[in-house]
Amino acid sequence: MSDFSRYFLMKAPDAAEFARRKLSLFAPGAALEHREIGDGNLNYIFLIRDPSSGKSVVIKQAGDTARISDQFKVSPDRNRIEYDILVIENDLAPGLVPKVYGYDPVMNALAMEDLSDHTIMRGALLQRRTFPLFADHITTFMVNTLLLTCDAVMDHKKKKATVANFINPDLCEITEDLVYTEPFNDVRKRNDPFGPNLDFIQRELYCDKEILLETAKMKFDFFCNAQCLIHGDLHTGSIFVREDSTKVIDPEFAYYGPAGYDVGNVIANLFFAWANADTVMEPGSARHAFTRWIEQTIDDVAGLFVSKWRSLWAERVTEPVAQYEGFAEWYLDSILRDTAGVTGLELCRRIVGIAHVKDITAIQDAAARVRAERLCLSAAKVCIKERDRIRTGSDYLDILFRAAKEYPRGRP
Ligand code: SR1
Ligand code: MG
Repeated sequence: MSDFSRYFLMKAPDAAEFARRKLSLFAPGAALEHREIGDGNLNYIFLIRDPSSGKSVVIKQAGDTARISDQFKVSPDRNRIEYDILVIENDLAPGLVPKVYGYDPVMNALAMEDLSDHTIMRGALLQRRTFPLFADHITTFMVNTLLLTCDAVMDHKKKKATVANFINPDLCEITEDLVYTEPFNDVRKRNDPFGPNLDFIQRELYCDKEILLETAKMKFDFFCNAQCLIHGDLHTGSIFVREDSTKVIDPEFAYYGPAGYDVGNVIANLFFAWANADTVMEPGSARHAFTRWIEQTIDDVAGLFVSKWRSLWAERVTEPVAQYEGFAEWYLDSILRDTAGVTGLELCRRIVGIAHVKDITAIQDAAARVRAERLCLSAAKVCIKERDRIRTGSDYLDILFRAAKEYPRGRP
């Protein structure tokens, strides 16, 4: 058995031995249960448990290529970034992220809290479960982590040092390519569109010059706008939920970028859950209750983000010029514009690109999937093109309802 002084990609028994040697959690000689539980696109995740004490830990190890495809060479330093941001997020948004126990730079492995009593939100939504505290929790997470890391609040030298610590070129490149470029221009031939929607995608995205121009503008914002320390991949697969608890995981795409990137990801992934339910569930009270809950959640996320941002800003702003009359609203308005644009980008890239979401791919009936995809893409185009005016929950719901009307059930 290795002494873990040289990097190698672990299997579950290695991860158990790693946990035994490197953490002080387990008694020496404890018979540990071990299992690989990862189903994400990038990493290897091991659950290690001592049945006699009931203690458990999750070990997350980074390889040097993505799990989804070895076309993506990704620095294993991403786990150091994940560890560092989880420490910060535990401080800024306590209770809303897993606790971290340590990071090993040789094995590129991170030890953190076992959240087996939670479930991944995307899967839970596909089972039509609802989470009454989600909007409140996720908006607290976003406002605290985004606002408290921006120049309006942070000491500027400390902020610049934090920007430097979170330079994340490989993971940013994935986002630049997969989110901002390829869904609109299949230059790398990596896209994976659903066959029956190929013509639609070509016509509505690849050939729409206005969409190309607007997505180019947004990409340059993603390159240059070191606004806040963002999670960078805040979709419903990166969120663990329980009725009474929300935990944001997987911040390996973190870097200093536009705050609206996180908020837009949350809203887009609620659109996907709605599109799935509206397309797949039989009309009736269960569908009505579930889609109404998603609608309310979209409305609450948009509304609570704004109200919490305003009150935390009033409490914590330190930069003198940010306190000039009108500045706070101008700054927030730019975040809401980015939020709308990113909502559109995320909706497009999960349908057209390589990294899909189950909300769409789990739709078995081809005509139904065609409908759900067109509905999302149509809403996405409005979010991108009209991002200067989209600000409230009602604005998002109008877009969603108009797209659903344009592409009714049973008629693609
Ligand atoms: C190659 S990684 C593909 C996607 O998976 C991650 O979860 C991110 O969303 C990324 O874009
Ligand atoms: Mg992830």
